[in-house]
Amino acid sequence: RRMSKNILAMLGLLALGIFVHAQPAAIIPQPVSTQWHDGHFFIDAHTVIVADESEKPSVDFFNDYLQRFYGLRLHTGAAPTSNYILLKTQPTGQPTDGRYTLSVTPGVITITGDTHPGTFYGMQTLIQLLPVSPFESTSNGPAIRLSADGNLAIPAVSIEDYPRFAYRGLHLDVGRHFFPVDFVKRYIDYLALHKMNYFHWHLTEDQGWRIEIKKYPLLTEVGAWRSGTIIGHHPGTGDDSTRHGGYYTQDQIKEVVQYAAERYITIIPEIEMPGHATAALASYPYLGCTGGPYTIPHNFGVHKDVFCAGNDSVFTFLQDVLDEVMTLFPSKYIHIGGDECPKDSWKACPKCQSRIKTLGLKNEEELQSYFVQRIEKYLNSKGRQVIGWDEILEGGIAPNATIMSWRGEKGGIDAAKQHHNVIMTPGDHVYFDHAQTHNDDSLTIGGYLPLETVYSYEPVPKELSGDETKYVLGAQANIWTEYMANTRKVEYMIFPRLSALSEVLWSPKESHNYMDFQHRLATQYKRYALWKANSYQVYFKPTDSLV
Ligand code: TNX
Repeated sequence: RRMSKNILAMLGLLALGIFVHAQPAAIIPQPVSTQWHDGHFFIDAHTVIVADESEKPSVDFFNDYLQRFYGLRLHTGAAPTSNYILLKTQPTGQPTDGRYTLSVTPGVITITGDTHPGTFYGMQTLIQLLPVSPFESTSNGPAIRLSADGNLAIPAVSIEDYPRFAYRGLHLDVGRHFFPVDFVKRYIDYLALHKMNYFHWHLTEDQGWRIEIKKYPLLTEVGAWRSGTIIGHHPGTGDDSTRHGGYYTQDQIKEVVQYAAERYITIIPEIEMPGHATAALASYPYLGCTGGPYTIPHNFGVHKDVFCAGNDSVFTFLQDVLDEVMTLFPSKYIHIGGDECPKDSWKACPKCQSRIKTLGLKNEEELQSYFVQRIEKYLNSKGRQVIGWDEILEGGIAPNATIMSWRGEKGGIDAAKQHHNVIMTPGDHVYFDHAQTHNDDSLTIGGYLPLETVYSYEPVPKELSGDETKYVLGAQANIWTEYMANTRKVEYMIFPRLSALSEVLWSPKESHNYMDFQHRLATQYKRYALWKANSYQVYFKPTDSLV
């Protein structure tokens, strides 16, 4: 009896799957223009990829994806009469990098990018046309499904697409909690799958220094380890007298940089200064104003011991560190932090005070500005650009710096008005360490950032005039990991909010539609499941078409 009940239930589910719960092909971020046609292209074991050697990153990504999730790997070769996927890159003369067209007909799939990233983005869209579960069909759009003989059916379509913003970023704090190389790579894949192009790797913190620096081995021998697994003010956390931490060797970093480059993602390394530096001070106490000793904290917040601004050997140290950082990271931008630097130790430090006097500075804010400008000059002399958190506006902004506006948008607006480039990361819209639900379902830093708020984000503030808007390069979500002790938690915090952010940054403003996004998100959840990625299940608002 129970068995026949189960069979009935299964048949019911199957019928629902085919006839009722139909999913349209769901592309996130929404392309600029999409025209569906009748018919399908069927990917099978005989489908050939036609592409020259320069498309290898796109071809490999696609084949790795097919292999991992569908057990299929396609051959590359010359074009047969049909059943092939053609990839090519042709400059269009259009200003925006990352444009592509994708044409799916029953015989041929053609992806044409304006640049290699453009072609890669076309490939990402094709990936989203793959069925995510069998028997998918739809009443209000084309079907994506497995054909009767188990081939992969791709709906016929013509897509033209390009990104709205040149900077589409995601950050990861590996200082509060360390995450292994394998996860960092997976994280980079998540960016690639969302057509994001910058990974901001927050490599140093009070609670841990995570990058091997050959000239200063204690940074990782000492600075990468603390006692206490989970930090924070929640009960049951704090010092448990076990060694906790980790770091990336230079070889591992090279490997990750290469991995990102093959996905057309630039990694921006962050070396924090002058604040959030306790792990460095604990490793080399001469870097602080008092000479230490310092211990690596297992609680978080703003710590008072910072790099001494009156000591020239601190600058020698930082330049040496940045030299090694620059050999590892080809990025034009180097992030030097600049946030939350309390001035207590500088106030009490004779060397800092005499520096203030000698240079005729007004106060410690100007001393921080001097600090940042001195480092900027060094990095500029090596052909690199500085990015800093919005505090670096205080006491005078460094001449060529790009601002990351995190305390709301005010810093970004001020910087753009001063003709500085800006990346928007305001806490109230893109801090994915904030809770997604009011039912405090897990430990979070505080703050409430539901999916819809992320989706509603508009990176170009009204306060900027037409010409000033060009300084807003884009936006980025920040993932501070005080309360993310493992990779499952990180995934839970970024999904589905990363999917919403990708649409904010890629798709034309006029096309944003939260209701439509929610429909497509239903398919996106199946992709998270396919990737075995954790996610937070949002509550879908019932609509006429859903109830
Ligand atoms: C402030 S955002 C910080 C981080 C914390 C974060 C917690 C920023 C530039 N600094 O050090 O992790 O708040 O939300």
